Amino acid sequence: MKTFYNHLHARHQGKVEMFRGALVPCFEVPARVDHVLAELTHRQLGSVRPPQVFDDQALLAVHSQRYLAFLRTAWAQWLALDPANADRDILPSVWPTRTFRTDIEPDNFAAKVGLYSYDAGTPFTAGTWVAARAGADCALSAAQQVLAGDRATFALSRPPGHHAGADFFGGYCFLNNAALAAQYLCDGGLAKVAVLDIDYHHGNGTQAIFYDRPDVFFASIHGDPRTEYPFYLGHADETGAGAGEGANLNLPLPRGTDYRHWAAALDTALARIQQFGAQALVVSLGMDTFAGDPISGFKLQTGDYLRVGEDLARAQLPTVFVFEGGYAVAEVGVNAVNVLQGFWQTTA
Ligand code: Q9C
Ligand code: ZN
Repeated sequence: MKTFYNHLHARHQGKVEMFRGALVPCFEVPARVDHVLAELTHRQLGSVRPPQVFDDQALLAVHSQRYLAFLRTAWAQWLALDPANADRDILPSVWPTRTFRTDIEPDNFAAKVGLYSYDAGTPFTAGTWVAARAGADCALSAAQQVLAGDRATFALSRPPGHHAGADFFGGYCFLNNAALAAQYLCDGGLAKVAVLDIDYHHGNGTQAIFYDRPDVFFASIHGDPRTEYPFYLGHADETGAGAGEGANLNLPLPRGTDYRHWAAALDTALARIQQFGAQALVVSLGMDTFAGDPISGFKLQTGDYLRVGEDLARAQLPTVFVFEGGYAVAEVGVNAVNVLQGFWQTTA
């Protein structure tokens, strides 16, 4: 299995995020991906390679022009405010909620940051754009190889992507890697593509990007948004809109859910993906369903992830794995590679 590794991931290195009125150290740290890479290499599960560099056209298929222009220039604008900002990350603090306008991009920098974000937990740093841009290349490269006939590929990158929408960042995410991969598969000629999001948190960005689309089925298994981040999306009654009606499936589960109950939801999601007639699958591979995750509430164990990989392989679809969340740093490598190994060892 080819792994497209983002060698620039550590250029994104947030210092702190807002939590209960205090700035606390970021959970989304470079070591996460280092551990996955080390475990992949240790088990010799395929080849690790750098991505091909794609031009911005591929990004514009998912993200808005003005959002990409903002991300590209945000750090320079931040430094222009005050050279001393070089030692501080950008954290949003003001947002346009209901009744405000979002069609006019303000001149004020803090106001711009708020227009393009939705939480105060996602610092934008000196290297965020470079890292996220290379991550998008990893996802696109992984999709390209699946189009070319590979059974499965892996985009190993951070920052993650599934909370990022067409024109906003949040939830540690800036560019929606899974959406970019799915869109690339569509543009490459596949009539029906599915995205299966198994991160602990609902993939609100991916859902929003494809919500009215009949050609991309989005399924997500996640902590119930009544109690879990991102709170304002991910309920079971969100089934798609317009031509996309019926092509969205949310399976929210309570905190404390173990593998047995989680796997029943996975069966449901995979059955619906078959029914839809997907020709390829993009898996948003979040590992924060792990019992030891510091910010999540499910109870999956390390050994369970081999079964998860086997379950995914039974869908018998060409599959692009895209790395998302997972914050139990010491265990995230073994857990993620267990999914890939379980998948790879299961002959379709
Ligand atoms: N004190 C992903 O897993 N806030 N994003 C958590 C923790 C945001 C998670 C608060 C969690 C975002 C890709
Ligand atoms: Zn998550």
